[in-house]
Amino acid sequence: MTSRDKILSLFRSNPDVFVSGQEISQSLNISRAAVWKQVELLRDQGFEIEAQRSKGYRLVDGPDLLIATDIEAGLDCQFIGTSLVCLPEIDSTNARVRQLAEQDAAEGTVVIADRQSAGKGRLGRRWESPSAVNLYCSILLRPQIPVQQAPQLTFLSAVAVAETLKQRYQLSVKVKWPNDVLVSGKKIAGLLNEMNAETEQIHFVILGIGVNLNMTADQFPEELNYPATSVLLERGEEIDRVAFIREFLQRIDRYYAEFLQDGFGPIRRRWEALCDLMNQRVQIDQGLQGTVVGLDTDGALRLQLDDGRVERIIAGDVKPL
Ligand code: BT5
Repeated sequence: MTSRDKILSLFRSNPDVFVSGQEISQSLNISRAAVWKQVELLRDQGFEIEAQRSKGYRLVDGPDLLIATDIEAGLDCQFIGTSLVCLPEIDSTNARVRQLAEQDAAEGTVVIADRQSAGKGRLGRRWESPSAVNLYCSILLRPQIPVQQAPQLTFLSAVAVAETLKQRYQLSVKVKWPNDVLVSGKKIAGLLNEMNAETEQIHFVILGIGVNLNMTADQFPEELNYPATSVLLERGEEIDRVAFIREFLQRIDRYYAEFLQDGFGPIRRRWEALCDLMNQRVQIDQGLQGTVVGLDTDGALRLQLDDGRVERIIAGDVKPL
């Protein structure tokens, strides 16, 4: 845990009272001057902290920023979250986890940011990442599976996000091939997986997950290539981000353990049960028409044509007919 997280945690567990500089310096094992520096850094991040020579410091007000200890309290995971870092701001959590992976960070490392200044979508697109409202998170995995099976992990995150939203908030959640999560037909989450591998061996996989939680209508970009929403917009009230994140991490951890033990089958079945266009007639990119019959082991969409043959769709836009 960072010194910033420890101080914030101390303040939050002592609401409205002064905490002495000495107490902070002892519990963090840093000098009084270092405590002062951390307080200044928090002030730069928008926290209002009152300082009184005889009494110490008191948190008066501040943004609802995430801290690792809050998420870790009661977190029950086997693989994911073994190391959890919360940052007030970063360019992209995927980029940060890639750096950590290249420095040999362990499987299960998670980076969460309150804001991304250069959040990435697919194909060089941008992911809008305003501060203190959503989840922007990247998870480092080092699965010992054949390279061709790595795309299966995209479905792992899609199913974990969708099931958490569904169970926790009773939303009508669907997944859209290849890797979007929709509520009432609007995009609520985006997933960006990256891989580092040689021909035969996966070095690491990064699961990038962005979920719109407390985002308000005016925080969405004006030009969207797909209608979008957030949990706040669907439910009309703010949700507890920490509780959502903890439940999501536990769920994805459980599904990952199951994936390592039983393979893609259980994830594929869950994904197919959540798929918006399962058993429906669709058209791919103004061309091929057929009925969606499921997912293939490499993540391709299986489309049954009118003559009964099953075609594998690797890429393309799927529209209902
Ligand atoms: C995605 O791309 O859906 C993948 C997004 C992954 C974001 C996470 S956040 C944590 C991690 N770190 C990163 O840097 N990225 C990952 P794509 O399918 O290309 O969708 C991008 C498009 O969605 C944009 O061009 C916009 O039209 C739209 N968009 C941008 N921000 C959005 C938002 N917050 N909610 C819904 N739609 C959005």
